[in-house]
Amino acid sequence: MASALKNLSDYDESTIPSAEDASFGIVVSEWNARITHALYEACYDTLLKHGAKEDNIHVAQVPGSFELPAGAKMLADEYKVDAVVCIGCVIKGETSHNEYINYAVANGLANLSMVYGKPFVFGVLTPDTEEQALDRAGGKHGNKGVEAAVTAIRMAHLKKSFKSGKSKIGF
Ligand code: DLZ
Repeated sequence: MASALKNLSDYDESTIPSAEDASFGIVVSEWNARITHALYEACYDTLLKHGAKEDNIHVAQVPGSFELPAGAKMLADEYKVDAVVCIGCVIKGETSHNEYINYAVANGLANLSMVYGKPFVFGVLTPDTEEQALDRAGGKHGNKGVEAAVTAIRMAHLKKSFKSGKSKIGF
């Protein structure tokens, strides 16, 4: 129960590199739109808060979470992006559909990250109930969209730091 003890939006802002020079993609699934829209807004606002420019944030909408890897690949092929955040919410139902979707998305995004050599961030909630999802989309456990944006900024910066010869460990 990792997030039962942790607000997903708690982080030390001073440790996050500037996103000023980076470009991002955000791909959002329409299923459970109330939740994914809240995740998307938090993600977008967090990128802006850390310096990303609106012109450097490209967005796309896909029907369901299963389509996130394909949508993310299309976006990455179309725009020059340093990181892509993929946002979805797969709520467990009476059947095991959620397991197939979650595995396919996680596997698809991990593969894209390896093939493209850039982060495709897993911003997908995998709750048992809608209440658990709402808790993580602006409720008592914060907003996973914030966490996904911070991950994208940090990973985009990591790649740039190798190029500039300034990579370091800070903990
Ligand atoms: C079919 C389906 C179901 C039952 N549940 C969800 C869900 O909770 N969250 C989600 O993002 N998508 C769901 N989908 C849709 C699939 O992700 C996909 O869009 C369809 O199976 C078509 O490929």
